[in-house]
Amino acid sequence: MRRRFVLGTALSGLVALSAGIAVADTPPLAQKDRYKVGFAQMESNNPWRIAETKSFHDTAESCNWDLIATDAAGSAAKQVADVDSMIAQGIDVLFLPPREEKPLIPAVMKAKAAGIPTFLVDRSVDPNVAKAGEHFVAFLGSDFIDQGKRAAEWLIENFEGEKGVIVELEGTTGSSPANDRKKGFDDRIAEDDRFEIVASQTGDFARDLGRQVMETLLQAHPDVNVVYAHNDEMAIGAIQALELAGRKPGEDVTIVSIDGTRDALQAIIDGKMGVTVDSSPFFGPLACEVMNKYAAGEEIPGWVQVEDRIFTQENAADHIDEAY
Ligand code: GYE
Repeated sequence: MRRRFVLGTALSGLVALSAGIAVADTPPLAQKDRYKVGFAQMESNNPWRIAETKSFHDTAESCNWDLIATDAAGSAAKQVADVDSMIAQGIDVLFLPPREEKPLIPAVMKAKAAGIPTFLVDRSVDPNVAKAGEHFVAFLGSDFIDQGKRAAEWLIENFEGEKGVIVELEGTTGSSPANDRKKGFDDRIAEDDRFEIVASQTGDFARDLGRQVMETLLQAHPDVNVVYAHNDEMAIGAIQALELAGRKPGEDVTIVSIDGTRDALQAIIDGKMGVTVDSSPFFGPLACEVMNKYAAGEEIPGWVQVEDRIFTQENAADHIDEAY
C-alpha cells in the first residue's frame, strides 16, 4: 500500500514536471486588438445550426474577430479538412463543434500541434482520447445527460396513459449529444415500469430523416404512444409522419424533445408537442467572453457549462419571439 503511494507520488511529480515544460498545456493566446478566429461549422441543414453560425457572425464585430467560418455540409472528414485549411491560414484561435466524438480528434490534435488554442462548442469529443486543459482548452456546452433525464422526468410526471410505448429518435450516431441524451433518458425511464422503449433508431438530428424513420417504425409498432426525439427537427418530422398516418400528436401520442426551436415552441402552443428541453445555439457571446478570459491568463474550467431552461404549455408563448 505504502509503496504504491510512493510510486504514485513520483509519477505525478513527473507529470507535473512535463506540464512545466508545456507538454500538457494548451497553447497560450496573446492579447491582441484583433483576432483571426476560425469557426468550423459541421452542417447548416437545420435552424439550430443556422442560428449558431449567425451568433458567431453577430459576435465578430463586438469581439474584434476577423471570422473565418466554414460549413462541412454534414461530413466529419470535410470538417477535419476545414480545420486544416484554417490552420494554414494562421488563425489565432479555433471554435469547433465536433460533428462526431471520434472522427474530429485529429482536428483537435493538429490545432494543438500548430499552437492554436481550441474551444469545443456545443458538442464534445471522446474524453478518453482528447482532454480539456490538455488537447483543447474547454468544452462550452450543455449537460446532455441531464437534458435527456429532464425529458424523461417530464414524461413520467405528465403521461396519463397506463402503458407508455416509446419510440426514440436518436441524433447523429457517434455524436456526444446523441450518446448522452440517450443515456440520460433511457436510464431514468428504466426506473418506471409503465414505460417501454420498443425502438431506438437514428434520424441524424434531421427533420426529413426523422419523418422517414418514424414512418417505418410506426408500421412495426402501431401501438406507439410516446416519441422521444433527441432534437426538435426530428420531433417535427415525427409529427408529420404521425399525422400522415392519421394519428393525433398531443392527443394519442405524447412528443418529448430537446432544443427549443420556433417550430417546436409553436407545436407546443398548438398542443401537438408536450415539452422541449432548452439547448441554446447562441454561443457567440459566451465564446467571446471565455476566449478573452483565456487570453488574459485566467483559469478556464474544462467544461464551461450552459444552463438550460425547459419549455412547456406554460411558457412556450412567452419565448417564441426569441426563438430561432
Ligand atoms: O440539439 C441539434 C444540433 O450539438 C447541441 O446539434 C447540438 C445539437 C442540437 O444539430 O439540434
